[in-house]
Amino acid sequence: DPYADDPIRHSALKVNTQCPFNAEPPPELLTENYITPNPIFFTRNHLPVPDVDPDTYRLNVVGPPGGQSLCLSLDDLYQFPKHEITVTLQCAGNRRSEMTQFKEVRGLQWSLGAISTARWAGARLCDVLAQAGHQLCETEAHVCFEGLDSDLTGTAYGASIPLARAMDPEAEVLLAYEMNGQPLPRDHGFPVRVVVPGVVGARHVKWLGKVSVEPEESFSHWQRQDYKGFSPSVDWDTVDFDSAPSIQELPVQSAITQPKEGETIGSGEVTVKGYAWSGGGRAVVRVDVSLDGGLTWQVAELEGEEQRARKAWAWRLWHLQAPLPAGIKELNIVCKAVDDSYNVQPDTVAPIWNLRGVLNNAWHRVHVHVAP
Ligand code: MTE
Ligand code: MO
Repeated sequence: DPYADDPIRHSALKVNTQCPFNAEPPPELLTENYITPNPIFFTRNHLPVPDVDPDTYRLNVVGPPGGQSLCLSLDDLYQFPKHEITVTLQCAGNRRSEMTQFKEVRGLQWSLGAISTARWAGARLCDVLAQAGHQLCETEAHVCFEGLDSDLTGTAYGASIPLARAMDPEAEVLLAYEMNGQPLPRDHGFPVRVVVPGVVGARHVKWLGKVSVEPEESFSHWQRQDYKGFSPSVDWDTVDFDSAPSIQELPVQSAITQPKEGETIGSGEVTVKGYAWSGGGRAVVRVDVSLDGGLTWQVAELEGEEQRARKAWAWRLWHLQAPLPAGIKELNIVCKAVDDSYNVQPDTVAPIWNLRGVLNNAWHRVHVHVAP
């Protein structure tokens, strides 16, 4: 059993699949803290968790022609300036189960918890690439990452990002060895993972073994044959994965974590809570909440610090407390966020439905009953 050595997990996680391990925190725990505690951070594994010995671990950074390849131990990585940032990581399949309700898709049936936030610390990828002699001359190049996890044929998990993002110090791409002040937990990439702020989870390669600069994107299945968006008209007979770009920056997203679908709430007033986030460092500037299915709207209160312009890597939590008219029996609660490019969320799943069930950022809707 290749999964026999997987770590023990927290019992609060809602398990999607055990082998490989895929699980998300329940909504009420997800937004209890701005920083998601490590034990309940959502986990998305495609393969068994590798058992990496930190003493013998080496990161292979392939140098440019005429340059020098690096073989970095953990101690070597610690010698680079340590950089710490708060970053939200979201799987492209977050909220896929709502897409399924509209029409069947292939993929893990995530609810709204395939998203979490941590403080990540490590070396900046641009510093490590520079030491290997890489420069931003080939602007169309890509930085390819390989994990130490592999399938039965020996194929490793892999993904890539554009070299331009990797070399941009402002993009703050990290080779992270700490998560919330602790060494990375095994499920989250011990001892080193990539953190690409503002970019889809699939590019944050865990258990990082190799970094190379290539003229083309990674040839990995997960770069080329998955994690792409398509028209609702495309089905499994007609899909051409080469025709669509790989997902990198994610669109604006928000969801309601309280109250829960189908719940009966007290009369008099309601408190609605949730999260909002956008990709590419775009800040969330507003969250609108409706209690009547989208007929009328109220502006929610954004919690926490204002985000940095163009570097809004982490989510905003939000809440709305609103009085309820006497005698009201049910609420159709809806939320939608706006980012600083004034991008908005589509009102339904239908126009963004795709066969793989990725990129669901339709208005999130929760129906609740009000006690008499
Ligand atoms: N890296 C490796 N090596 N293997 C994987 O299966 N899954 C990716 C990414 N990095 C994966 C990986 C996907 S699809 C996501 S969404 C994130 O890791 C999830 O990170 P997390 O488990 O720390 O939440
Ligand atoms: Mo993912």
